[in-house]
Amino acid sequence: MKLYSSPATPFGRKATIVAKEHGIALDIVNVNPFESEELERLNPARLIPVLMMDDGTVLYDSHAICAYFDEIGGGQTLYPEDDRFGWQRRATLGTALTETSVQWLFQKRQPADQQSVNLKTHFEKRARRIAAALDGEADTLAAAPFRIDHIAVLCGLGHLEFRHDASWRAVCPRLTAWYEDIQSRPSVAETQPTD
Ligand SMILES: N[C@@H](CCC(=O)N[C@@H](CS)C(=O)NCC(=O)O)C(=O)O
Repeated sequence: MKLYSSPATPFGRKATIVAKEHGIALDIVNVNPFESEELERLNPARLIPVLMMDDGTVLYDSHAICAYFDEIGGGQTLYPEDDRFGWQRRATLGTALTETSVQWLFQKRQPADQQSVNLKTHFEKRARRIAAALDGEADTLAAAPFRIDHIAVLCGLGHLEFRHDASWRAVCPRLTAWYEDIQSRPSVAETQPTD
């Protein structure tokens, strides 16, 4: 199976972590989503990640790919019945954090005279609110078995630190402790974002 991704994408990282947790071997194809015509043929939205199965079936986005890996994988499910609505809420927050961090980055990458101070502030404040809410759930994250909510949250925080800064740590001590602890897990350590 081929996963079209990039070393920096948090959504591709999420899919890769789920694959690793399930022992699924992937052929990772690194693409630039802003330039790749091959990606556009596979996914009209031209977003990564995209999965191409061995029979040519194409699957996107990261939510669908992660659910597929969980279904075919050999590990413990990352979508358990236990605390279903709790982990769904935290996974939603993790995804919202990731989307916010990515949109904030796009704003910062506009030419200086086209950047919106209002939008950048809007994204920064949203990221801070989400991190603060997750700090209130950090004890639950620390106590629970590794699941899709852990993966969504760590990918969001990882992108925030990689592309912006780590200032959230100063106001989120419990989330920081959980985040530091999770870094040694092999699927997390092996998927650190890079350019
Ligand atoms: N909802 C999608 C979001 C994917 C996404 O936003 N990917 C970014 C990379 S992190 C991308 O391909 N951006 C290219 C663009 O915006 O043109 C998912 O979960 O897979």
